Amino acid sequence: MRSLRTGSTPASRVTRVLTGALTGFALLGGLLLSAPAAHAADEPLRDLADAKGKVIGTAVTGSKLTGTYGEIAAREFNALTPGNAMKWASVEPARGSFDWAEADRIVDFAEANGQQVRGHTLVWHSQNPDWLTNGTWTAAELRRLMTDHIATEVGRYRGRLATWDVVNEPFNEDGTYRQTLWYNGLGADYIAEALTAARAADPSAKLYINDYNVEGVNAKSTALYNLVRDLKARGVPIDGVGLQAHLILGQVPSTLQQNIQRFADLGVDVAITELDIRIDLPADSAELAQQAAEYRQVVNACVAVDRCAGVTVWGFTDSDSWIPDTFPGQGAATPYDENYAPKPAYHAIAEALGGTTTPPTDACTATYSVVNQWNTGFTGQVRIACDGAALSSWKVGWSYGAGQQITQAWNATCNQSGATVTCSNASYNGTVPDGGSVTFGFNGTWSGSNPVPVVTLG
Ligand code: 9MR
Repeated sequence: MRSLRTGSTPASRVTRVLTGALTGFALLGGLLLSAPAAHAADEPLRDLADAKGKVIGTAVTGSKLTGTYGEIAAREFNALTPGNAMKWASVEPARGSFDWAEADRIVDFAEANGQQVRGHTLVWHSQNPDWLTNGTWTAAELRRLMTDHIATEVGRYRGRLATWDVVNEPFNEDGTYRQTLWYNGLGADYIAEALTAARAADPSAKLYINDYNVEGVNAKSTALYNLVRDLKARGVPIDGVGLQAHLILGQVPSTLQQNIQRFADLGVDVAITELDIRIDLPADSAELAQQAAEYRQVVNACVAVDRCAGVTVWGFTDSDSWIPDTFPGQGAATPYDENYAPKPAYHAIAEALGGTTTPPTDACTATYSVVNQWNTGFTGQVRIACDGAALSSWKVGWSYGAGQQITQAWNATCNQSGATVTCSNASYNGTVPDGGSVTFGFNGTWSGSNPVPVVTLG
């Protein structure tokens, strides 16, 4: 790997790791190094997307929209989707008793930051309040409940939301209609009725049907395709199709772009609405690189089709993702890690949106120093600091030139073979966030002299 030695003093010597070396090592060395963080010169994703006339959105949790989470949500995305805040159980937990606090907070935040909002979601089988699910309703009552709900919620935000996921997840995997409260009570035409009610409540919002496992050409997406075609033929207001895209590493459908195109050819918009790509944990650097390639593939497919409105990720950070709870042992599905360090997937999205990533020249450094020394022994430490990049694991190496021997280390696992020392992070300190540092220490023996070695971070 390339390294540039600077800052050499008798007591410390710094190895500056160039970005190319950092990324290269991440791939070759099998370490969990993240790609460089967005450099000051890099453009936020939303600026890149704006230039292409595309949406780059994220699902958000309203209560988290402060601090770093809020800063990233505002800086990087031109659209927000409330992850849960607009679902029926959230907004009307008891019949006639409404709670709009989190939904309002998200809409206000978006408006303050010049972002679109994707309303999610009005008519679904899940996350409905118990009073609704457990009630016994005639068809007329159920229809009224549905259309009143739409009128109330869509009407509340009339003129303020760009898009609504009006109907969510109406199909089974084989393309038959899912047996839900709505389908069972009203028949398949609940979909047309919901769309019509939404149009009446906000004529300016784009109205979508949204589903998962419809990203490629398959029985389910074909059922959705046929439905949209029929709705269009009947003059039912339908503006778009949402492909959720909750994907598994290695399973991006090869027919994604073709599928987007066939919906577009029906005369509707298409959006990737809930993108994440989950990995069996722990995710290694090769998997993160593959994930980046797959994020790029998905964004590329949308960029390639004019009527693809854009891509929304289902949470931008691994600390705010539904995956670990729902699929134990899987995760790392979003473009930022738990500590808000951008992962390779982030850079892949940027590049697919036409961005270039500017390599920081002195991203992460390892500094060796002798902190204490006595007749035959010494205590040393290495500090790993990042500025313009982040690490999610690290490994430091050096070679002793004067016969020093490490006897004990803490906050790292160190091995010495001959003169060569290799130290890697402990289970709890692998992450070095952009702007942060980690230190580990060791005791050793020396005789004659105790020169500071050249340290390599990789
Ligand atoms: O991200 C949402 C998570 O917090 C909820 O617990 C979950 C409940 O089903 O819903 C998640 O969002 C879903 C979205 O509304 C519709 N598509 C699937 C998403 C993941 O379950």
